[in-house]
Amino acid sequence: MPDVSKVLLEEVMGAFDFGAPVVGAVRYGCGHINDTFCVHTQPEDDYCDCFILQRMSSAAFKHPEQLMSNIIGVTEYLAKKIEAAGGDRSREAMEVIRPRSGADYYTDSEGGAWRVFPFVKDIYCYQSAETPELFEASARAFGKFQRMLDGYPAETLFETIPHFHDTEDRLLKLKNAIAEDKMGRAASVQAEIAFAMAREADCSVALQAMRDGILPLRVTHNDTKLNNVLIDKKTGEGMCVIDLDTTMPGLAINDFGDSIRFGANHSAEDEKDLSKVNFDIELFECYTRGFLEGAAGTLTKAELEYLPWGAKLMTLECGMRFLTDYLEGDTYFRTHYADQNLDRCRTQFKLVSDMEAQFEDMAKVVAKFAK
Ligand code: ADP
Ligand code: GN1
Ligand code: MG
Repeated sequence: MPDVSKVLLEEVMGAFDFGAPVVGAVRYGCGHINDTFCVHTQPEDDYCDCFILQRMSSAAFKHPEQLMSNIIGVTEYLAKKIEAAGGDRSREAMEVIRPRSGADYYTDSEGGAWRVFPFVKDIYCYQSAETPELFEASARAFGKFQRMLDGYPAETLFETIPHFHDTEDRLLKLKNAIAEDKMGRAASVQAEIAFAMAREADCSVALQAMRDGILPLRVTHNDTKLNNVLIDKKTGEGMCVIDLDTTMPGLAINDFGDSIRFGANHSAEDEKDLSKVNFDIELFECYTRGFLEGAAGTLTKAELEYLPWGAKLMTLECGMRFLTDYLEGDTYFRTHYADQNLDRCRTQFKLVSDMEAQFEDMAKVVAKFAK
């Protein structure tokens, strides 16, 4: 994605009505995909306000119109449920602010697709699980998200990224990237390649269970990182699930698993010192308790049994995706230094090894809460 110039940003901000004069915009957050800005406004006789302005990644999303249709459908559905339960829609669900044209999003003069959301205030957004309580609160929020969307008409949702959690296809894409080796990097990552190839059979476990009718397709979030849930400053509870770009039919075990991948350890996703990267079964236990409490009986017996697989497969898959992007020249995930995608791949594979060593214990933890 080309960088966003000041002129372009001015053009885009002019396309939206923020309800008050705009005083500035700064890059915001730690997402790997979209270009996110916080826009500040100054109403005449009130406190300043802010909004989230995002350019959707054209590398990730080929059809912004489908993506926005999904988000509007899902957020409006959630809003009705939240209001019916006496909740505060403006804090508990995202809300799309349309451009002046009335369209779902704004297309800029360079072809980029932009959208605006109100900035949810008095929240924290964490990059790592600083306390077990926080991690459990995020789990309740993602579990509840799953439950609230249980009755959503899945057939109306577009597949915003085809084959997103198709682990078999992710392996295939890795194989293609190795064969092409367009950056000449494959020789230097033989150990990582071998790690992935040795787990070829694993890549089919959840997909086969789905094909066999054991695991049902549901409306899932598909990107349940800790920094995709906003935590209420006052209560410490999960306030609002954000980053709904990949909300589409998927497997519940993947929503569970992606959170474990990112949060059930005490290191950054790109930690270079692998001795610091350790899967923490106690955090796994906290997350399991919270997720099942939030999902409140939505999951089937088979889904519960496959939860440890969800954790291992999301971690393996994400490691393979980082490795693929590294081999292809870092075009998908935003990177801040050379080899960052390789560092990210290595942390994921270290976590996979840890999970393999503790797989039975993970199953025991799930069994404890699944009763
Ligand atoms: P990406 O797909 O790049 O991860 P996100 O939609 O997750 O983009 O946004 C990036 C970050 O911006 C989030 O992790 C969060 O810190 C912040 N953010 C996004 N939406 C909101 C919002 N409505 N209110 C407050 N912060 C937000
Ligand atoms: C991306 O958008 P963000 O930063 O929340 C990615 C996820 C990966 C994650 C790895 C649409 O998440 O699938 O698991 O990076 N999102 C997309 O940190 O590809
Ligand atoms: Mg995000």
